[in-house]
Amino acid sequence: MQPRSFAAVDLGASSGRVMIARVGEDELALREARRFPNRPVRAAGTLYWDVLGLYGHVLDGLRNAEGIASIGVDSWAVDYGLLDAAGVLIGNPVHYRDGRADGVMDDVVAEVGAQTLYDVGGLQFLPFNTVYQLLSAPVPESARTLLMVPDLLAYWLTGEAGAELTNASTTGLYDVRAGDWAYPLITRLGLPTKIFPPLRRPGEVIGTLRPDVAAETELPESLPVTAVGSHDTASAVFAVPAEHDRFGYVSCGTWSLAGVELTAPVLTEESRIAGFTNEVGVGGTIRYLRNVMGLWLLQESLRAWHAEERLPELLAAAAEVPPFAALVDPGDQSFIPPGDMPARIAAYCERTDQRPPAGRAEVVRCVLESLALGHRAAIRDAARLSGRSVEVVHVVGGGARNTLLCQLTADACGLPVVAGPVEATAIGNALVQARAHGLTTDPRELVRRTQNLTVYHPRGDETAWDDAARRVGLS
Ligand code: ADP
Ligand code: LRH
Repeated sequence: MQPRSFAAVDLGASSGRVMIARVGEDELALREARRFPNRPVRAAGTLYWDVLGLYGHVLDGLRNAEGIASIGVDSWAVDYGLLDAAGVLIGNPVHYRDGRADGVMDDVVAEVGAQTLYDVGGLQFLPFNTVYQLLSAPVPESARTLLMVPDLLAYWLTGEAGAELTNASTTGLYDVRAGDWAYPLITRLGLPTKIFPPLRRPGEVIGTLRPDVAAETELPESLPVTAVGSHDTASAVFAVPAEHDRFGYVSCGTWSLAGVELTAPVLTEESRIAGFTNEVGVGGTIRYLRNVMGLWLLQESLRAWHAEERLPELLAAAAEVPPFAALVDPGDQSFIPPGDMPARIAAYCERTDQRPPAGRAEVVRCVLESLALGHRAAIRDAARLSGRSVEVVHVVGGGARNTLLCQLTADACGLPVVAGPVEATAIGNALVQARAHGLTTDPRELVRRTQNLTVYHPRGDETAWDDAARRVGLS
């Protein structure tokens, strides 16, 4: 394929971007057309995504994307909008951290059974999975189509409604073995089957730009929007620069998604109890991983301190703090909602007979060591439960810029960490488009050849990490 440019629209929980990737058989270079904050809005007690604001930024970014061959859209998982018969959005998509579905998961598990749910969807039991959000209130009578967030944006761009399957697999209503919507479960739960649109695969052309979108972005009406791994984690893992299949990964941003890549799901009871998810990846792979709370713990601490601009100095200070003072289990569900994170970390420490961190640098150290422990546990458990051996851990996403976290992850795992690319999600998004439009080079090899990667070798005393892991029940 002659080098061509692709627009990767990537909406993360903390920021969104429109990246232009120039891709050829020997070339992969990114340019940022637009980057914008993603600020949820609480209105009348409900936490919403500002989805129209985000879409406005996307259009602005696309106006700066002349010459592209295609557009792809990815975002965080599980959240959705509902369209009525006229294709109008009913209500505003709610943020998965809203808490409206609290308690629903327990009711559904009691009614259907945990293993039955796991046998179908293969998902980690998280209280905000789409299925529980959908069941938290009656689905409006007027609802005709459920669109996951990236599918909603693709619909606004093209007028074509559908469900890209990597993201459909995060709903809990997708049958991971059958590769289709789980209609018997949908019916059993009393949800309307008619709202689940046809599935589409990464690489399929969704449609071309609506005339009004073409006019507004000054792009041609013939421009295709191509389905990518629309679940951001699917795109990120597609761009992991692995050399062979014996690797673990941490897609490290607001969340840390840590695990291995498989060719078939693991749906055993042991896997369910260990909290593993089986999400569908590009090319029919399975991301066998655990959601670890991620840099959310740090972001929310910085927000509580009004210190968002002071991350570099806090990380430098945390590097000097003595190790293994306070530690938390980063999977603890008390950390999910927005709010005063340092206070919740202190409360966790008090509950577990530890001295809470004394200052900001100590909180940051606690967060990063706890995340490293979460990464270690997820990768070790994933390897054990799936039988996949792991020789190297790839850290991709914004967390790849956090040198202390990368080093601690290498130390905790006792394995080399390869950090980068930071923009793996946008790269994975663009590479799926490029493949659909003629790229023949192996995408992972292209990432390896063209992107800056940093290797961290494990240091220090592994037994200290074993002791630390035991303290938080993560060994
Ligand atoms: P998401 O897609 O979930 O919004 P990103 O992959 O963009 O997340 O990662 C965002 C995270 O990256 C931030 O929470 C921050 O902790 C980390 N990060 C960004 N820039 C830096 C930096 N210069 N040094 C260390 N960490 C950084
Ligand atoms: C990361 C992510 C993750 C989901 C969470 C809701 O952005 O898509 O894979 O579990 O958001």
